[in-house]
Amino acid sequence: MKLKVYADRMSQPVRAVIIFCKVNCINYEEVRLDIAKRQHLTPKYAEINPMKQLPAIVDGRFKLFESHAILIYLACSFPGVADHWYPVDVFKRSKIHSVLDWHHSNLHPGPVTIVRNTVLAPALGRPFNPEAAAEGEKILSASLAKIETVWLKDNGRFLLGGNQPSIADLSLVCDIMQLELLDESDRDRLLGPYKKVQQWIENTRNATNPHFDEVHKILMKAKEKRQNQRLKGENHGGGGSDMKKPLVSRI
Ligand SMILES: N[C@@H](CCC(=O)N[C@@H](CS)C(=O)NCC(=O)O)C(=O)O
Repeated sequence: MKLKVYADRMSQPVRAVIIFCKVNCINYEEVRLDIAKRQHLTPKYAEINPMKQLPAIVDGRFKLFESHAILIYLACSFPGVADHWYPVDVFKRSKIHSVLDWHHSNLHPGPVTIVRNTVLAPALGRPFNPEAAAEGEKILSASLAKIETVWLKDNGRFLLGGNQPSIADLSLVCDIMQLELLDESDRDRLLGPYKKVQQWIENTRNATNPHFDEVHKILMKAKEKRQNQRLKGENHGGGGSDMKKPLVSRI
């Protein structure tokens, strides 16, 4: 039976899993659930992921959730996945685990707090919250500084000084990519000071293209739609950056 990936491409861990499958020619079926339409909250999906979150996979009788665990499972159980993604060497592998563990409790709350309290707030049915977004900015900046000074310190192309990407590069970069939803000026302000991070994002993108761009297209479309809506709003007297204005939900 073909591997099933339960997915909404608006989700950053989903994008990491899908890009990984595509880059490594893993044959899979994408089962799309729309988070905005609450399609992940059904009892049927809870049988696959009791946490009712995306992504999750089903491989035959085996079910798994949590993107890091999924990436590790895919790297270990599908033939033909190059060693650099999740090396057999226990020392290299353990270093990757160390980055992945750090990711979920340090970097991840940064970008997700920013976008959920600004551009994604209306779709999630919650008010804009500039104070929470500012807190997210602090977490993001501290995390990007750590990435530059710890894992990119030796000017390697990828984390841990690697010449080729691992699942940690893919997972962290996909998380940071949600900042594409913001206005260009806000994204530049947040990423601008971190030149090594910018180069590393570009390296990961180049190493996984054309899949990286194809899977991230949804973000660009969402951004375009929001900008068009804002333009309409400006014509009716509204407008301005979502990051500075304490607006309430438009839903
Ligand atoms: N740590 C999990 C995060 C999963 C997660 O938070 N997924 C979000 C989308 S990015 C989700 O399903 N949100 C819907 C909800 O929580 O109701 C992973 O890496 O897989």
